[in-house]
Amino acid sequence: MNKSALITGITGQDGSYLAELLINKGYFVYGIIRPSSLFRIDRIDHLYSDKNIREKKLKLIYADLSDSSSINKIILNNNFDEIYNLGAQSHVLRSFEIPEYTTNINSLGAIRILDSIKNSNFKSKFYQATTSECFGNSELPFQNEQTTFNPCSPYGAAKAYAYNMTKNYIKSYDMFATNGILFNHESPRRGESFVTRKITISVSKIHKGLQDKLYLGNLSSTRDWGYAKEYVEAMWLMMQQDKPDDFVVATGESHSVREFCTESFKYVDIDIEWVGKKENEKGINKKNGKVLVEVDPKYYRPTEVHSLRGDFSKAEKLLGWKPKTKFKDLVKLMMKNDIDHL
Ligand code: NAP
Ligand code: F7E
Repeated sequence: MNKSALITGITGQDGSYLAELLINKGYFVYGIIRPSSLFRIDRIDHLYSDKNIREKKLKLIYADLSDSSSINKIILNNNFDEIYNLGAQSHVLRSFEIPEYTTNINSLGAIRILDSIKNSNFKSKFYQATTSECFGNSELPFQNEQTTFNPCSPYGAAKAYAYNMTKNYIKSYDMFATNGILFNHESPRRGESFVTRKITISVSKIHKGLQDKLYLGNLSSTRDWGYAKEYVEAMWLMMQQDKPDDFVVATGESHSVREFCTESFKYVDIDIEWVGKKENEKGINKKNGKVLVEVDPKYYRPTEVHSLRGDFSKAEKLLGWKPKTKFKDLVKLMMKNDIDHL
């Protein structure tokens, strides 16, 4: 019999790639979508509008991670082989503005699912979308499964709580639950307010004469950016193990926001020169002296995670997973998509 999986956050970047992956593997996928006055499923529209998939392989169900009754109803009444909890308020800067809401969805949302699985008659496996944000400002050059969590944002703290509760449910109730500690991963489906996509869309618009300038926050922070489509494969592999375990998923490379900009402009043959410091730093078109990037402190965070770089050796050894898409290729594939779609 075909396996079945439930995905929270199916309308998000990762949820959409994971739904594709699971459907291709023959799963029946159930996806939780939030009730709203608009039916917005852009990232999975290509799946849902396919009659064969809609009728035989994919079912969307209204529920909300803040609402135990809707979560319980789904989990207590369905024998899912696997449950992937990808739903979240996933924006770090926004988490400082709405810390309580962020905690409700990102911490309690996970507990609502874990407790529902515990109370069900089924043995569904559980995947928790843990994040490198939990490491905060680590002193170590690489972060791995042993690195202490030191979150610097309400988002990171809420995810660290869910991580701990996931571990607690494994120990207390002998559940199969796994924490995927994923570093930043991007794609043409990345939300437009995250820095990579904001850059690739803006650079594409600047190239086509539709925008003059790009305003950013901290240009010096560095991130370990991978390709989301490859990261959902690691999620699935974690769920196929005999015993639950935690895995870091990353590329092992780290690049600054400034480098991401430089590389994006290169795609449209613009050479950027960086002049000035901090708030006064500017990215200038070398050819004509035009200022194309400026800093706007409104994008600064009350506390910043300055640098992240993951050690994925455990995932490589035990899951046979390793990243394929390198930084420059990631920038290229995102730039190509945004230029083509403008
Ligand atoms: P995303 O694009 O922001 O998607 C978030 C998803 O969560 C959306 O489908 C959203 O639904 C849903 N959601 C938000 N609030 C909800 C609620 N109250 N109830 C039910 N669903 C809700 O995030 P992503 O980049 O795909 O990331 C997937 C997961 O991995 C998240 O948990 C994120 O925190 C975590 N993570 C991401 C990264 C990364 O670099 N992308 C790294 C590590 C961990 P709507 O479409 O209705 O908004
Ligand atoms: O910021 C800096 C910003 O918002 C990256 C989420 O998926 O990955 C993501 O969180 C860096 C930060 O991602 C702007 O200060 C500069 O240092 O793209 P971001 P994030 O905060 O790393 C982790 C792993 C997750 O789990 C999260 O869910 O870029 N930055 N200027 C900016 N960031 C934004 N958003 N906008 C700017 O204008």
